[in-house]
This record gives sequence, structure tokens and C-alpha cells, in this order.
Amino acid sequence: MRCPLSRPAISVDALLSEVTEILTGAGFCDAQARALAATIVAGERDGCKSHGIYRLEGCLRTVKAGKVDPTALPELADAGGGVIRVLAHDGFSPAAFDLGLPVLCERARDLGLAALVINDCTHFSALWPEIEAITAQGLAGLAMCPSYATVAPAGGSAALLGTNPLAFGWPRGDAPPYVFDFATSVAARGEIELHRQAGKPLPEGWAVDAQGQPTTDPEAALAGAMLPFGAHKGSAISTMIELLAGAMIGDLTSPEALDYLGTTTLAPHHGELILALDPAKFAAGRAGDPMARAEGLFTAILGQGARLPSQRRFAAREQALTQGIALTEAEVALLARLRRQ
Ligand code: NDP
Ligand code: PYC
Repeated sequence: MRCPLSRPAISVDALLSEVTEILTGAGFCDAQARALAATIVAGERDGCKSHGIYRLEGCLRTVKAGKVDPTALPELADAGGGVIRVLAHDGFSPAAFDLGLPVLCERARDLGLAALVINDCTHFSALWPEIEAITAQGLAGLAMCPSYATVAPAGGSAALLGTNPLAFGWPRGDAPPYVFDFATSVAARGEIELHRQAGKPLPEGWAVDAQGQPTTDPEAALAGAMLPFGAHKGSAISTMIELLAGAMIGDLTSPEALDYLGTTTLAPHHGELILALDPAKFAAGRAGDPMARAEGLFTAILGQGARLPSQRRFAAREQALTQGIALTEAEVALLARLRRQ
């Protein structure tokens, strides 16, 4: 059973209007404002605070620093094959994704597998909104991107890799899709920032300080390096993301993204790789319906008392849609301040 909200709540639609107006007031064109507001508000709605409205300030700072174009119109470069490219022209990633999504899904249905490459974007958001847009079309999805050098490789002591998120989704008909989406660092950097803002120590094992020594102090962690999840395993997956969604797609790796920006106080600029796969095409001619077999696996997982990834998020979404979102006083003040800017 979920708790009743203890603070006054704002509806998801009202928050979406408010965030869109803040972005439009800051000079965003309609397409950029709409896509970015939808992503940020979805994060807040689903209880993903590290990529919710707290990110607005960083986005506006990045615009003011001239490192992202809030009026950029993304451009589709599609030669009709399995790789579809969207040039973001230095805008934020969500508008570029929205442009590429229909072609990606259509091509995945035709070929079984298609890839969307987004180049030259500013990317700070969670990947699950993109993955859910793909599973909503009955396709499986896999998305990844670098960020900027803030994570030490396993066995190393200084920031080199990004927090490099990896997300996957599997469609489940009328049921919510199976979706996971996580940083390849122990936690997203946004979590460290939220601990710093709340004056709370970090759990052990998240980070090292500038001297490479373990720390639970968020300030020291931000000045030092975060650690990959799963030691050498997370480090290798993170490196794979640098290769596939950085070097391979002709875009910046995390160390290059940090060089380009010169700071971690702005949102990073790089590319993104998104794959869409049609399970029916992959399973063609083989025994068993892949969708039914997947359901068997999910049932077995749940049967052990484990939960599926995104179950917490979908529950938070249901609560937000029926009861609204309870913002803290600090969050209400943040929105008011950004409106006045
Ligand atoms: P979390 O560790 O909070 O969650 C990771 C995933 O694991 C979620 O899908 C979550 O589902 C699931 N999960 C958590 N606990 C359990 C459990 N007990 N059983 C089953 N599943 C579980 O994520 P991170 O802090 O690593 O990342 C947060 C966000 O940050 C991601 O959305 C990511 O895309 C984003 N990010 C973006 C970056 C960028 O450059 N754009 C960089 C780094 C991160 P649930 O949500 O339901 O709890
Ligand atoms: O939370 O690690 C993070 C992050 C980096 C860039 C965008 N989000």
C-alpha cells in the first residue's frame, strides 16, 4: 500500500505546463521545450529525482554558457538502411530522439533490427522514456550513451569513464514493459549531487576522493571520481559504451566530452546509440512464441519474491497520475526562481 501524500500536490499536467513555460521563457523553441519538458516531468512523475526537475537549473546554465542551442532543429539523415542518423545540431537529445523514433521503429519492423544514432546533442536525461517509446511499438529496445569523465575504471584511481547509462526494454502487450535503466557507475552522478544538496553522506563504495582514497563525502566525491558498479564488470560495460556510443558513432567519448565542456557543472555534449529489435523476426522459424516465453521468465522471477525493474517507477507513476506530485518547498522555490530568470 502506498502512503498518502503529506504535502500539497501539483498535477502532472500542471507541472508539464509550468516546466514548458520556464523553457519557452528561457528562449527554447517549441520542439525543444516540449520534448525536454516531457522528459524532465516524466522523471519527476516516476520518482526518478536524479533526472527530474532538479536538472532544469543545469539545463538553463548550459544554455547561458552557450554550450547548447535551445532553438536547434534536429535533422534526419536516412539512407534507407539499418542505421538511421539524427543530427541534433547542438540541441538537447529528446527532440532529436522524437524525430528519429518513427523511422527507427518502421525500419526495425522491416529488417528485424535497426539502430538510431544521435549525434551532436546535449544529453542529461534518463533513457527509459526512449525505451518505453520503443516497447510501446511492440519492439525491444537497447539504449546507451557516454556522459563525461567522472568515473575511475576498476583498479584505477581517477575519473576517465562516464556514468554511461544502459537501458533495455521488452514489450509485454497491455502490461507495463520490462525496462531497466541504470548508470554503469554505482549510482548516477545526479544522486551524488542530491546527497550533497541534502547534506547526507554517501554509502560506502560509491566514490574516491581526488587522491584516489575511498570517501563518503559528496563534495570530495564530486572532486574525485565515482566507481563503476560490479568492479571490473561494470568498468568493461562502461568501456563498451564509450566504444559503441562514442568512438563508433563518430561522437565524443566521456574524456573528450569533459575536454569539450571544461566542467561538470553543465550538461554534457556527445551522442547516443539506440537499437530497436523485433522479437518476432528474430524468432521466426524457431519453436515457441518469444513473448510467451518471456512471460514465463518474468513469472518465475516474481514467483521468487523478487521484483522486476521499473515496478517501483510504474507504481510512482500511478500515484502521481492519480494524486499529483508532492514537490518539496525547495522544489517549489526552484520553479518560482527559474520562472523569474
Ligand atoms: P538506479 O540504481 O536507481 O536503478 C536502476 C534500475 O534498477 C532501475 O530500472 C530500477 O527500477 C531497477 N531496480 C532498482 N532496484 C531494484 C530491485 N531491487 N529489483 C529490481 N530492479 C531494481 O539507477 P541509477 O542511479 O544507476 O540511474 C538512474 C538514472 O540516471 C537512469 O535513468 C539513467 O538513465 C540516468 N543516467 C543518465 C545519464 C546520462 O548521461 N544521460 C548518466 C547516468 C545515469 P525502478 O526505477 O523501478 O527502481
Ligand atoms: O546522473 O550521472 C548522471 C548524469 C550524467 C549526465 C547526465 N546524468
